[in-house]
Amino acid sequence: MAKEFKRYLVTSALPYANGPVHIGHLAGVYIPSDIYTRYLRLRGRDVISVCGSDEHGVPITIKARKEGVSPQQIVDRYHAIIKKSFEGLGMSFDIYSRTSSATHAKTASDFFRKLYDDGKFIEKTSMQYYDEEARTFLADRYIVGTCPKCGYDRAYGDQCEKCGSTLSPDELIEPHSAVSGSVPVKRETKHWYLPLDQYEDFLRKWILEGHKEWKSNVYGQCKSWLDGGLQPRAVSRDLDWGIPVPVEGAEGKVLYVWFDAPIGYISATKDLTPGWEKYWKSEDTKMVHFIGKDNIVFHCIVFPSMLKAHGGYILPENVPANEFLNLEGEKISTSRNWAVWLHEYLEEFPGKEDVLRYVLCANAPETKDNDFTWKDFQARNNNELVAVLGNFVNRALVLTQKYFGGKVPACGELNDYDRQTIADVAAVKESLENNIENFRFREALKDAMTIARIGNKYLADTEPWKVIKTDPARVETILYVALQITANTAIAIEPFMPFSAAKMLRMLAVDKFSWERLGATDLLPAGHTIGTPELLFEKIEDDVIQRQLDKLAATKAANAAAEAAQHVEDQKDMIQFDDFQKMDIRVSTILAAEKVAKTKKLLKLTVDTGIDQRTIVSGIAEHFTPEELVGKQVLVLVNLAPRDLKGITSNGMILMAEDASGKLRLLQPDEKTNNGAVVG
Ligand code: B3M
Ligand code: ZN
Repeated sequence: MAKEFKRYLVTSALPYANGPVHIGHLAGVYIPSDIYTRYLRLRGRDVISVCGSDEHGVPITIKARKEGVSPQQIVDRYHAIIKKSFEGLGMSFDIYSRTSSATHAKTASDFFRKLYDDGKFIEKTSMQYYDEEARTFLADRYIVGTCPKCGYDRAYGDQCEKCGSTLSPDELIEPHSAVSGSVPVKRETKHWYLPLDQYEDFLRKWILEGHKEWKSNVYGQCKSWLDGGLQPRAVSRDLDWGIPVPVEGAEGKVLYVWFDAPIGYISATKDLTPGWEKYWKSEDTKMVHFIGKDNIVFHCIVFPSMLKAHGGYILPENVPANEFLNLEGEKISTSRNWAVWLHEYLEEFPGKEDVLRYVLCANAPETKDNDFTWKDFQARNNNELVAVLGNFVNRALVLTQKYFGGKVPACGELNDYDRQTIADVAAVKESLENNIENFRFREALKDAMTIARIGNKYLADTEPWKVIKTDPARVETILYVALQITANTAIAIEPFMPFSAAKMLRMLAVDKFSWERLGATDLLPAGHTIGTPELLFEKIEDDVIQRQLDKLAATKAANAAAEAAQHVEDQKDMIQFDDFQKMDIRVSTILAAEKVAKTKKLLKLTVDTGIDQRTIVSGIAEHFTPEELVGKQVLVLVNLAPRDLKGITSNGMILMAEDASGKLRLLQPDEKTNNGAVVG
């Protein structure tokens, strides 16, 4: 039998404050965590949900350096954006904290110190890359070079963003420092390590034997880590941004971000309530970590080992990690701006918070990676939210207004179909609860929608708008039943779509329903006056979707251009000085220019080379108009053998530079020079 817990502690991965939150984060972590928490609250459980910004780590320092601002400025900016956008989407964290807080610095520092004092760490010196010019050790991220797998020339020391391979700095071809550009050297440095190998037995028992109920993707990843054998993990870094290692002789060293970040859950709880200990130290608490799959090892292996080493803390009861969400068939990428950003969505789709919540839950990558497409977003809105949920609720309320002046009619005698319908609605509760409690949120959302579907079908089958003409008493019963189903819908959708649930309560003129009454048929008593019906959802038209697709297409084009701009042709074969000397290049002035008839690319130019005036035919008509060329000084290879082009003899060649995008540029002396001046 499942253990009964007295209270719940729900944590959601702390987003890095080096960029805004996107739909991948939401579908993977925050939507499920919010559904779970809201559900538990609705059931009257003692639950707190904690989150906050993860404000340490190397990427933040890189971003700061790039922008020429301090890391604090970066995290202040993104903490504000993330916090506001979470609120906008109705995330109901009890606290949204940050790891640059004083509480956190002390909590993390004390945690480290206790493990240090208890002899739980091992100290090791190792050789690490050091930038002699910038006088700093280089985290893997700070080393750039060519990827040995795909040849991409801006791969990081920990990962190639082009091909996705995990790398170590030693594998990079021609590694150099991202800080100064210099070639790094190896230097000795001391760090503290948590000997995870010593926790293997504990972890095996706890996870592999004790938590077979965990999601198979999570359990499987843990098993493969454990079967592979664990290694000591460094818990400190040479970096000037983070929580200082609270030990003598540790100048210039900070806690590794993955050491301090999960402690952030504890700090956030402290900031929330003086009674924080009962959430962290009582076996009656069920702790659940909501995370994405890339965080599994830290939450299932590393953090539990830290908690175990510290002692006195509970361990997570479950870690329902999700897989990844792709966008229009491609991996979401912050650096490539391939994402739907939450703060932008909220601005562009005001009032449609629940649509995003709905789509991301319905399509959540619970068991495998999934794809978000704008077409699917539109279809789910139009075919499910508008056509089923919205349509049903609207019909029930509008008909009640129309036939009964907004008063809930009395329930007459129920027929078999009514009874069956009511039974079908009541049957949803158990499945819905069971699905949420077992982290199957997609199924749970389907359950909630099932109630609206039943209601929609009920009205379509009973046709009160026809029956009213012949049997108004029967319509009273029909609408009584329909209104009870509406009320049930409002209860069931609340964890998923809180804005719409609140709107429904307003329309029903009810303060709140208790979750426990889900399935009941007397939620709205006869005679109760409902409010004014409004539309719950509205259709999303093609042009709105097209705008989003255009935006993504523009991103793609910008990325391609940026990548092309990085591309530089390989150097040609070596030549001797004499080879170069053979070329006679002169400063010349273009005197006249005209298009060569019946060609697209050719211009006929008359050029004063200082030596003579001559004709040159040049394939540049797609890059320059004749007018903009006349009067310009250019460089001309004058001793190039004449060539016939479209019947015109060309005597020489204008020198041009072709940029990465293929655009041609004239090469000119930096000041007006006499024609005939020799270039060399
Ligand atoms: N900041 C990593 C991530 O966003 C991270 C989570 C910390 S949870 C303690 O993937
Ligand atoms: Zn690569």
